[in-house]
Amino acid sequence: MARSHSCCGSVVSLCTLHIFLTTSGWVELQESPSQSPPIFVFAQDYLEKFYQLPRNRFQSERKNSTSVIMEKLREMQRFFGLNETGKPNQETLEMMQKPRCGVPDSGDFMLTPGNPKWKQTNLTYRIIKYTPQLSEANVETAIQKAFQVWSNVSPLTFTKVSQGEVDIRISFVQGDHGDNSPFDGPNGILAHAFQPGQGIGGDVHFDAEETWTENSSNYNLFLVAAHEVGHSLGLSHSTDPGALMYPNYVFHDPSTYTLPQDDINGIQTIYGKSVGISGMFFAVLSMVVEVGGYPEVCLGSVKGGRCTLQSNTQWGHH
Ligand SMILES: *[C@@H]1O[C@H](CO)[C@@H](O)[C@H](O)[C@H]1NC(C)=O
Ligand SMILES: *[C@@H]1O[C@H](CO)[C@@H](O)[C@H](O)[C@H]1NC(C)=O
Ligand SMILES: *[C@@H]1O[C@H](CO)[C@@H](O)[C@H](O)[C@H]1NC(C)=O
Ligand SMILES: *[C@@H]1O[C@H](CO)[C@@H](O)[C@H](O)[C@H]1NC(C)=O
Ligand SMILES: [Ca+2]
Ligand SMILES: [Zn+2]
Ligand SMILES: [Zn+2]
Repeated sequence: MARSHSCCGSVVSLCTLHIFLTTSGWVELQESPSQSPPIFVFAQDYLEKFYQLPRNRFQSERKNSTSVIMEKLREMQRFFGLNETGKPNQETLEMMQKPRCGVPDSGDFMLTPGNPKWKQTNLTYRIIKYTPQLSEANVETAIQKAFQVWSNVSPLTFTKVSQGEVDIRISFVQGDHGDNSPFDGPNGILAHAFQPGQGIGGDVHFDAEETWTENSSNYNLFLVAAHEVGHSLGLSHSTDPGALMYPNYVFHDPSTYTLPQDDINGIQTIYGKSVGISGMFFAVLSMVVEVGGYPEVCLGSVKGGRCTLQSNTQWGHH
């Protein structure tokens, strides 16, 4: 377990991990929580936030919690495709340090159990509180593009409203903001959102203490917003590292961003497929141009301006 000590500057010191792994570790530390190294506290805190590890406040509850923690660690390792060791090894701790969404990866959602969805497809949203880091126009553009990612591949439509009741309320807030899921300052949790429903249902909160950008600097607002809107529509986290609904922040070029197939499958499972007006226009145009026949409505799905019919015949420009 020889390890360079140059890593001590990172958020969680891996030097502490070194000490931790070279002692018999987990159980002993659990027995004497007053001496728990930061690494233990950090891993336990992560599991409490994202894997529904019960918060054990009393000594009596701690007796058999070691096995519970190991089980939760395995669950987390399984989700991220790591070795299921049940131990907070380096690859596990590195994964835990990545900036991410605040919505848990396991169990039911933050509020509503079940698989709630919006009954109507014409949804409204409102930006309640802006961030001073970007102009209001830039925030609105990022949010509008985030909704478009989903409306492009589903029957859903999103209309921005500036007053009154709406389905999805969007705000930049910091620290404890009254929903039992406090933000944690710069990095860590970037944002969270609630499943479809009344009241707070569908709402999106961004950590106001993050640096929000329009470019590749951390953190790109459009990308995080597109992920959170996925939750607002009823999707939970994906284990596919390429998916938008993967819990960790991954940068992609916003100007060329298209929704990955995993997310398309997810949203269409809930709301069905849809041919957007521009997609339909494109499909009709392509058929006229390429087939020379009569314009027809695409009966399959339109992806990237290409109509895929049941027979798997594809129409589109090449
Ligand atoms: C602790 O152990 C008891 C009996 O072995 C078991 O019923 C209980 O579910 C355990 N507690 C947790 C939190 O796993
Ligand atoms: C899992 O463990 C094996 C050996 O214990 C190692 O070779 C492999 O790289 C590990 N996998 C990952 C993803 O770290
Ligand atoms: C959505 O559509 C339904 C049915 O067409 C309509 O009653 C409702 O007012 C619409 N809502 C909005 C916000 O446009
Ligand atoms: C991103 O934009 C910010 C200003 O909003 C700027 O300070 C930063 O240097 C830019 N980063 C890149 C990589 O262009
Ligand atoms: Ca944060
Ligand atoms: Zn999320
Ligand atoms: Zn919140």
